[in-house]
Amino acid sequence: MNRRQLVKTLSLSGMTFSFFKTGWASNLKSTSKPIVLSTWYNQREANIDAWSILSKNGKALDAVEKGVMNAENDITNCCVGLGGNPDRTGIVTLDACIMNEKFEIGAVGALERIKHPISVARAVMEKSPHVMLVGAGAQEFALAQGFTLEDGKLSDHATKAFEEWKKRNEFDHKNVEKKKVEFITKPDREQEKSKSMKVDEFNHDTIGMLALDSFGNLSGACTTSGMGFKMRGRLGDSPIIGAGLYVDNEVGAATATGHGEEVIRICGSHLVVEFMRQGLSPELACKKAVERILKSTPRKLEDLQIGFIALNKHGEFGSYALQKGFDFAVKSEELDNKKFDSKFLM
Ligand code: SD4
Repeated sequence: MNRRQLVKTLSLSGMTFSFFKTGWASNLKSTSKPIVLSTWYNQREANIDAWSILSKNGKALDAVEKGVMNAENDITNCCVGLGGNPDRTGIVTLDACIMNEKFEIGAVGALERIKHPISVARAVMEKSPHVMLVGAGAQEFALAQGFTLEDGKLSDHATKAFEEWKKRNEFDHKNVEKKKVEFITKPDREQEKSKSMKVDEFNHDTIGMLALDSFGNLSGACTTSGMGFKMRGRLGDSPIIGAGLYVDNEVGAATATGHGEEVIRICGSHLVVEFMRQGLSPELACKKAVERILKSTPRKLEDLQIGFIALNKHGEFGSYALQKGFDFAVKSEELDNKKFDSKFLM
């Protein structure tokens, strides 16, 4: 039996839980509040922007919004904001959501030509009677709220990546089923295959951010251009409260990165928070959620990457990923935007 089969067998039989209890996987990390953490170390500058608010006794909600805007502003980011990779028709569509300590939520899906989807998500939360707006309606709402319509041109790197993707993929918009397409975002498929990793090779990806402010309140934000070269109309987990992000101020908060379909399938971030409610550390809660994906996915594990980060009410944090390569950054008084390499299952 190889390692992957062993992991799967242990997981399906529930045996890994007994390993948790013996401390095999426990690695609780703790620091003082305020604290902010976000997915993918290379996007760590976002934490600095969040910290500029948290360190002055600002609110976690303001901090996470400002923090992830840093990634949305970065036109070279493959996976966040208007510089991100387009869908397979060549259009960039953005997903985002935000949640505060009062269960207030806002989200946008498939939003086009607006620079800061996270701020539109916050406006949905604060200025609309709804919690989620998508597509043309989300854009109309954004314009009505004073957001600017951008030109919709692809960034240089996205143009290149799209051209390369088209060389490898035949795609008939009206006859999707008949044409085989690959939903990967990395230009070099062969190299990717050889390393048996997907999303995490990119160096930067969807940003999910969690913060605990000096008042002891939690908030979270998640923003992305989604899976590169996705079908038109596809939504991932990132704008879906409970999947890409969840916050319960009595317990903790969690956010996800990676293949959104699998995170949605298990209501991933909500599940992590519920595991923390049962007393698991943030890391073990994330690990249990990753194991649930292992158990539930109909897809080949080799083709998947998923990472969760979590933060509890006491400032303890942790993460877990399906495969090697996921990392995150933590900023607090003691931790100077420190890099953490996530543990992984396979
Ligand atoms: C999605 N979860 O659209 C996003 C993509 C992502 O790391 O997080 N990639 O499925």
